[in-house]
Amino acid sequence: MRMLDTSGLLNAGFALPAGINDTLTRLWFRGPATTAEGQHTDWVYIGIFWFCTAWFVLLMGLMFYWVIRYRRRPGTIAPASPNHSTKLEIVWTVVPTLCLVPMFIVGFQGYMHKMVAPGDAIELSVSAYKWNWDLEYPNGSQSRESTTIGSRPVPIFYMPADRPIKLRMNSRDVMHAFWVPDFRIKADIMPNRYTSVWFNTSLPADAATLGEAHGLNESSPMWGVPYSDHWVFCAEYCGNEHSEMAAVIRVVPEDKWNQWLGTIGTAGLSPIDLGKFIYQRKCASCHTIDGSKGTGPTWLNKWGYESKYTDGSTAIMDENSARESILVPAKKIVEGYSNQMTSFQGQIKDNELEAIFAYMKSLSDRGGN
Ligand code: HEC
Ligand SMILES: [Cu+2]
Repeated sequence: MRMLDTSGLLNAGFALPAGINDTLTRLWFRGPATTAEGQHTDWVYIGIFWFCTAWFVLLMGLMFYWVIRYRRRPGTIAPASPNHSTKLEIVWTVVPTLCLVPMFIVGFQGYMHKMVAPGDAIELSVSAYKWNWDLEYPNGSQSRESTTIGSRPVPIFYMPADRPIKLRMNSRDVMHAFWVPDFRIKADIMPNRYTSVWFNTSLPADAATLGEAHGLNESSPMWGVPYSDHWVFCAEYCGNEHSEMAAVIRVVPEDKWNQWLGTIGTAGLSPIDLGKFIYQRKCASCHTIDGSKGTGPTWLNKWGYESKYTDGSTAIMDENSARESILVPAKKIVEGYSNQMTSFQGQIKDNELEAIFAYMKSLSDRGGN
């Protein structure tokens, strides 16, 4: 099935004052879609909007006209209304139904195009959990870059421009939804089932370039590279920090993306830096490092100190107690908190556990013992 070519149609298709559809698109979507499939969605949406507007104006106009034209006048006796007209009823059933069929066809076409990824798409895997996104690249690595939303870090996922990208998605806990407003895509993510979305986006001709404002220095391979950023949000309410479950898709030229892939492994990191990276990516949505209380207890001066659990027991935070808390968090619940932490069993390798310990130690004045 070929998709209707709607590029340019958005404005040309409707003989309206120039720019009005642009204004509507900005009003509803904050800007035009950045993928061809997304532009098709906008086109269908705005087409349906004008269809409804035209009918609204026609029907309301007729109503007001008739109300005034046939108003009650002194001395005129109102004739009885006819109560049935088969011909009329067939017309007002069949005509609107025929109007809806084209809407269904273009809508379904657009839907199918968004559901079925092209065969040559690059496939990446996404794992969603309270309250973050993990995205694994083909070489098994994850992005180490992040930006902030509110007070917490959210990951930046680099993607190549002008290449279809397919995401295979799964949840480790509750239901989430992967939503990229700029691409007009949204897909549920469920535990025990894979779902997918795909997109293919280009860089705008006037794309800005990466630099110091993005934490790069001039020796970085990404310095001066054109890019465009697109927000990812969770669109399925999944608990306290749902609104901060975000990420940024950063589109860069494909050759630069390939170069970047080669630099993202964690092999060269010291244990504390690796621990910090894992913390930012997987733990920071619930644990702070500044002493304030989050969904979980802070890690500032946690290591080497005593924790109290709801079953009345206590334990000094050390390798054994931390390991158990990370792999089987539901076994003992810290007093004052609830059983909110997802198990990281099978998600965190032994060397990564060591790295987390090293990082937790570096945050405690008893870390040395
Ligand atoms: C969804 C929120 C959430 C995430 C994400 C999370 N935790 Fe937790 N964590 C909690 C909560 C709530 C508690 C306290 C209740 C409990 O003991 O299960 C806790 C407790 C802990 C404890 C035990 C603290 C003590 O005093 O005994 C450790 C250690 C810990 N988390 C480590 C981690 C690590 C490491 C990560 C990231 C790999 C992580 N957590 C991610 C919510 C979270
Ligand atoms: Cu979510």
